Amino acid sequence: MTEARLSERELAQFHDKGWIVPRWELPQDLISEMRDEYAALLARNSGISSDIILAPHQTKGGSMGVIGSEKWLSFATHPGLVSIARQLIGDDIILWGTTIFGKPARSGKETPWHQDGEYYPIRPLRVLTIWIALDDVTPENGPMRFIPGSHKGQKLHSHSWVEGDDKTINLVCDPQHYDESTAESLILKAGQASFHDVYMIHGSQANHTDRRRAAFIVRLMPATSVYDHALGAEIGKRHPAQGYGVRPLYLVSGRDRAGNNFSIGHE
Ligand SMILES: O=C(O)CCC(=O)C(=O)O
Repeated sequence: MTEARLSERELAQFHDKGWIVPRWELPQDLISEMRDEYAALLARNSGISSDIILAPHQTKGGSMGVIGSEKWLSFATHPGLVSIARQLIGDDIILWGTTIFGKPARSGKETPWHQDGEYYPIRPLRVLTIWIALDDVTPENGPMRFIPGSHKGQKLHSHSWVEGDDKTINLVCDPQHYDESTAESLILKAGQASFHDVYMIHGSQANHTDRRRAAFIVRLMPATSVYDHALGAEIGKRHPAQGYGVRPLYLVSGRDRAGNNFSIGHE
């Protein structure tokens, strides 16, 4: 089995393009366990749209009222994922979020172009997003689309609020900041994962096919940064479902170097 370690070349691609899909993949038996757990999660939360399920790893009073399970925390902290994350953001790592974008067959909503960092109460703003394919991703069923190099300069660009419940998120990157014709689609097999930078512009189109395209997303920060719950509550006024003001934090590797991350809302 391939070692969960990025080569020099893979590291160089992460820095150059803003993401990497490692040769290493999650084991297929774990992916089928995740799919079963996803089916159970949907059954437990039948009132919540499967397009986006926030923080399934939270078991108590999760965001959106989702009744999650600890299994998602163990999936999110799989040693292979943490090993690669260490290479990208250092040895001291805090998990502060997970999401499942379900992209159901036929009606899966678009995720408009955005930078993750526009939403996050983390300062200095450094986050690594791990996107794990639970289903095979085809060019048609709404693959992630990345704008190569858009993370360079580590700058947040202007976003505008675009109304409509045909999308998973409403804060959309203004079009002058990227050239859509340069976008690269991530065509992945279930079990493959991409790791992307918090400043990279990305999105995904609607799914009109008969094949679901679900993904489990893990959001990690280096423990040299601070998750600011007060700022989270402020940002959360526009995104109340996110529960940014009360997100629990989990130290998954090393130490809390910032020293004050575990003063509120942690478990
Ligand atoms: O899965 C998708 O289509 C969108 C996911 C995304 O934008 C994210 O996790 O940052």
